[in-house]
Amino acid sequence: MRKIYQDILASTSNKEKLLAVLIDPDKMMPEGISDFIQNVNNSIITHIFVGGSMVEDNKTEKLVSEIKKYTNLPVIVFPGDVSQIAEQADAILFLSLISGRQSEYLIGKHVKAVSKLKKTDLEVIPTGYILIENGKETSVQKVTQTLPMLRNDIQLVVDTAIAGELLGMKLIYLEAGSGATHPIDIKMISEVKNAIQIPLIVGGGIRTKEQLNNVYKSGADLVVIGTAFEEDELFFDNLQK
Ligand code: 1GP
Repeated sequence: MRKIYQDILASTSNKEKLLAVLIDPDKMMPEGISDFIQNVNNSIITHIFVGGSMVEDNKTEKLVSEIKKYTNLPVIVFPGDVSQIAEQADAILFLSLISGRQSEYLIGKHVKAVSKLKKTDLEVIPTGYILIENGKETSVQKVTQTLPMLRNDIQLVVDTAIAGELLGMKLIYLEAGSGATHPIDIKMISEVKNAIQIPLIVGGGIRTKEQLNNVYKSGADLVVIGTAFEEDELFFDNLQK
């Protein structure tokens, strides 16, 4: 059953681009999720990420159970905290915030997660998570008390991604932050992509089809979009199968 990561690898080597919708349990209620997931099913979306920076206990589990009723797409926990580990999901991104230097987000939360993870059948995917500044303070920054990496410090970001891969991480996630004013710069995406062998996830601030295509062209293998779907369900119209 451990196949979510293998499927991402296969798509990456076949140059098939992947798209995840990010659903924040704090913003989306289980009641009424069926219409939203129907739109997801009719679109080019390949993965459903569930998570948020500030989510009350149990909300994630309830939402994931409800989502699973309406789709066969893989549901992946993108956790803001240990409390968001939902056993009903298929996999979890085991995020290490390697742009920061807070031990809690490099190893502390991970140790706390183990007793809960052991009781689940979740596929655990170690992911190097790199926060890049985008002109405003993001909730990741606030919650983790870490500074993002600078937009113009491309070499340091590239070296950070390579270090993540050398540590054994299976994915690198370049994050501009939810609701970012602009996506990660295409030059940074292409330089990171050229430097690593593992798949590259890019998210934050992508609001148009054009931006999505640019991010793909620069080398992102999997793109994550949340806010554009939350703010306007018509955004699905641009992404029909
Ligand atoms: C946030 O990368 C994701 O973690 C998605 O960001 O909400 O800006 O699409 P948006």
